[in-house]
Amino acid sequence: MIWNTDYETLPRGDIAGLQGERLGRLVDVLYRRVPFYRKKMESLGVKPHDVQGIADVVKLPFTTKDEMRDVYPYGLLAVDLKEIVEIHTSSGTTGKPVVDAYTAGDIEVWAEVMARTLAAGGTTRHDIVQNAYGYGLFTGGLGVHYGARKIGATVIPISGGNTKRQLAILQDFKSTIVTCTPSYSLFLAEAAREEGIDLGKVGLKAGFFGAEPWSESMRAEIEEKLRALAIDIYGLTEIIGPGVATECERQDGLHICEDHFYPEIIDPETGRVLPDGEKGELVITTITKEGTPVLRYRTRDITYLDHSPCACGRTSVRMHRVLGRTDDMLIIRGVNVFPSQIEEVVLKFEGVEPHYQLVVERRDQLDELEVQVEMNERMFSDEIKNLERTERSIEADLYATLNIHTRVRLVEPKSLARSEGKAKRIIDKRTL
Ligand code: DLL
Repeated sequence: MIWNTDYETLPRGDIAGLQGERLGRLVDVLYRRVPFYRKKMESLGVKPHDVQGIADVVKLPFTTKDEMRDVYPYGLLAVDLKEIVEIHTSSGTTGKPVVDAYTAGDIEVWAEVMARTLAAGGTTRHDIVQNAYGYGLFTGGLGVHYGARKIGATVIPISGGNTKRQLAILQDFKSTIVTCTPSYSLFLAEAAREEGIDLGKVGLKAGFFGAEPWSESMRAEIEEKLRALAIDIYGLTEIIGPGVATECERQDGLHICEDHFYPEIIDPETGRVLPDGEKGELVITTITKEGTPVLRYRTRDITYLDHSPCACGRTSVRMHRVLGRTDDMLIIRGVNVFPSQIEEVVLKFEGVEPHYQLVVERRDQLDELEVQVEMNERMFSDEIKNLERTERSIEADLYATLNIHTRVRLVEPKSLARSEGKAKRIIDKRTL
């Protein structure tokens, strides 16, 4: 279902015109009101009148996460603080958090793009949305909440965690939509099985999963266990939260809400803009944001763009599912490896569970990657030689795909830590 046909099916030429106008207005505001951006533009010798259309975006400066942290808490405000109605921040586990301050207009836009997201996977006002993303400073909970309210669906704001209660509510309230991280959805499925609950009978229609990378193999697992359509949704605090891009029911790339967020793909080394189909770092400019707009934000997420039309009728550009992050990329003996590539290979094997962890160590100057994967109960009770055979075949497949030798270790069922939010996949023990 298309929520806003006016904007979601706008002819390409009109999209570019609209983006150009909006970018022009934004640059004007930033130059006048945000010293941080005025300085950056001055250092490149760019003035607002140099931006006459969307193609001129390349003249503008990039923004990095570190720069946003440096001006914490209010350095990016483009309006008076009294215009701000809500604030969210990134988790800040690795330093000062990034602040996203919303005006009433920004919250309207957020509700709109999240309504598009939820509708793209079939949500209507008749649905019951069990929202298991965390409420609080994290954007997942309230972002989904505003979108579901806009559609007129019933929201159950259960937030993350409390798995037993999630299962009780799923059954008692007959939720038709679930929203959480993909890893948590599998944890829910596992807990349901233990309680003897058949999730297939609950009547879930769809789930909206994001906030962390996941693979097609993981999607197959989730759809089988939940017997529901699994939709990939993408977003980040620096831009708005969830609502930046979503898959439609075709599940063939994520439609970017281009009338609000202008995407580019760049070579992360040189900053050069790359054409459709070439992998690189996603960069986003928030062309309608009022509170804390950003120019050319470097997301560190690796993907590529596709402007070809989608069978669903939307005209927006699509991004491929996130392949990894520039900062999650493991360099193992010089080879670039993303956890999602390993996930894709490992989960194709019978008898393994979608719970895994990557441990990297350096021995005698050489990197060693151990892939720990949980096996299911059946395989756990199998003979050792069969387990070893599976381990060796996974290693061979990983070698064929990645061209690096890994050590695969099947571990006991439920021995790896579960997360209620974003899963932690990498343990890097190397000291450089
Ligand atoms: O994770 C916003 C969100 C909430 C998105 C709920 C989707 C659903 P942050 O905590 O700022 O915001 O983290 C943003 O998470 O740069 C990506 O690396 C990653 N990420 C988000 N969605 C996806 C996805 C929220 N669908 C960072 N696939 C982003 C892969 C994703 N990675």
